[in-house]
Amino acid sequence: MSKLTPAKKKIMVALSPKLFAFGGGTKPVSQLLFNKYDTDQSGLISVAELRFLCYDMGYFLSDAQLDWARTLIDKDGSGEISYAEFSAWWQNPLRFDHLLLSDEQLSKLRRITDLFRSFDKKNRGELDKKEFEELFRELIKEKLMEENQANQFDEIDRSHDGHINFNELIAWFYDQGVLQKMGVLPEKKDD
Ligand SMILES: [Ca+2]
Ligand SMILES: [Ca+2]
Repeated sequence: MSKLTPAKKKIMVALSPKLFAFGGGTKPVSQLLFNKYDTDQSGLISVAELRFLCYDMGYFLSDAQLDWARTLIDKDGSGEISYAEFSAWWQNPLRFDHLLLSDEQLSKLRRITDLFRSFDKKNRGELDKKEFEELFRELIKEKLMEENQANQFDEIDRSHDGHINFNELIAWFYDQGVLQKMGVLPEKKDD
């Protein structure tokens, strides 16, 4: 052991079974995957890194699907995927089904994009509180939401910048079952 270089010693320590036993387990799969595909080790997964991850798992995403994946997983619309966002997606058993939208599902998604844009009066890619209230009223009118459904601006605004961007809207729609209602995602099955 005394002949080992410090680098080799480090490896020995990392592989020591004692370390695995200590604390009761290894890292969750989601953490291992996240670290593996965060190739530049920025602590965030970029859209390009996400595409590699999906492809390695046997799912090649088209540009449109990748665009959707970025919208769905990057819930605060920061442009990159944090570990919290990644693990939330990973825990969903339908994670890949929810990414591989058909052309028909993508065209239904376009309806949401159009709706968002029609309330984004200043073309900023985000809605302020007043614009968001107007959108909410329209959703009620179209029977996509009900009056009593959660409309908590501050919670929907995950990035806490006082505006709702498209990703934040999609994350909220996801939680409220609107994506199913609009046919973007398949209806939840009771098993
Ligand atoms: Ca993010
Ligand atoms: Ca925001």
